[in-house]
Amino acid sequence: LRYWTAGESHGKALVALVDGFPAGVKLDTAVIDQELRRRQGGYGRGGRQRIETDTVDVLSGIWKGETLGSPIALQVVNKDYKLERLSDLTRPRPGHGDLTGAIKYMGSIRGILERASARETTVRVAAGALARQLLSAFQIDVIGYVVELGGIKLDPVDAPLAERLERRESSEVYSLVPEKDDEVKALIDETGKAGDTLGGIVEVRVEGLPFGLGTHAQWDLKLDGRIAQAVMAVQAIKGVEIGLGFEAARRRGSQVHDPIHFDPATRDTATLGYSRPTNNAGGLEAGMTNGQPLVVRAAKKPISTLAKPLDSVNLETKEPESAQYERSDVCAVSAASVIVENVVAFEIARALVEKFGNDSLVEMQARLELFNKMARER
Ligand code: EPS
Repeated sequence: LRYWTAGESHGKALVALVDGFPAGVKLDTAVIDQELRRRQGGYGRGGRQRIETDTVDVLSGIWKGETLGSPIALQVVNKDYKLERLSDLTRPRPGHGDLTGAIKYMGSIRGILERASARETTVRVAAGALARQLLSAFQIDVIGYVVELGGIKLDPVDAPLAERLERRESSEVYSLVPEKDDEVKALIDETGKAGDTLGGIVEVRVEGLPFGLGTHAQWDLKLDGRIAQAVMAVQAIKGVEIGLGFEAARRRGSQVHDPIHFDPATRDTATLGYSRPTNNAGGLEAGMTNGQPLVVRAAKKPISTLAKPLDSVNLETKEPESAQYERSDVCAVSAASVIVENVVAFEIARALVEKFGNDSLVEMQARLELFNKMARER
């Protein structure tokens, strides 16, 4: 299972081509559209989101609402299609791909920024939301939320999934502590007025995972590595942590590793009876899922397009000038929580089909059942 994307921010459309998706999965495009709508939202977004109403068009790979096992092409049309009318930029924005891209490709800044733009994440979210419909058939749940914004800590609450989803739904910044929205919104307003931007940290949890997704045996197949790549490849992400992450480096081993217990009463659940009093590993040991929830965090830098621009150079005259400003967002950390959630979902789905086969959903389900039965008897 894999995918590629195509499309420019102000081009005709964005496209994702998903290959290797199993047959027999009921596809509800409303589920994809809901994720696309969430990606467009969050407090602090810019003018573009008032123009677009992102919705997916499934161009191939389904028949009567079910996947066929053939390639699935997903398209989101840009209402703000104006690429041919747009002019080039001359003053590269620090933090964007403008300078390096123009030099590397011997071309325009426009040609770089149009593809480097986080608008491309629209179809990464679409591909991830498609993958989630496979995960749903295995009772695997994925939830993403903001845990820090502009330095304000938004520690997630520990509650049943339905309650966490409700809390996130009622937060305008997509955190699990809507009680703190006013404080965060005031900071975003103040930052926007100053012509500046804000970053933050998002967290994704995957619950209901079976044992043994990923492998210890080869570096590029380790699931922690795959997840880190997918998350790090999201625009503006500068750091990825799994479980305790960097904090693990500061503690002794006895305060890091999760003891193993066994309770025969829960043998028939997804945990196969094994439990851990802590989950500092974040659900992954040696590149494999260990029956615990997967916990991933990502650090997003502030958007690099600043209304009050930093120093730059005019590429034509080589004279010092301020960087160019184009319409942008003050804060897109909420959107990043949706994007990271969906790219992680895709990697989980990928590992799931690698373990249990990607021909059909029914075969995958039968193989998982057999695997769990054999693992219980082991
Ligand atoms: C984005 C749409 C873009 C940007 C933003 C992401 O719209 P426009 O350029 O038309 O205003 O607001 O792009 C960036 C953050 C970036 O780095 O380029 C979107 O739909 O997410």
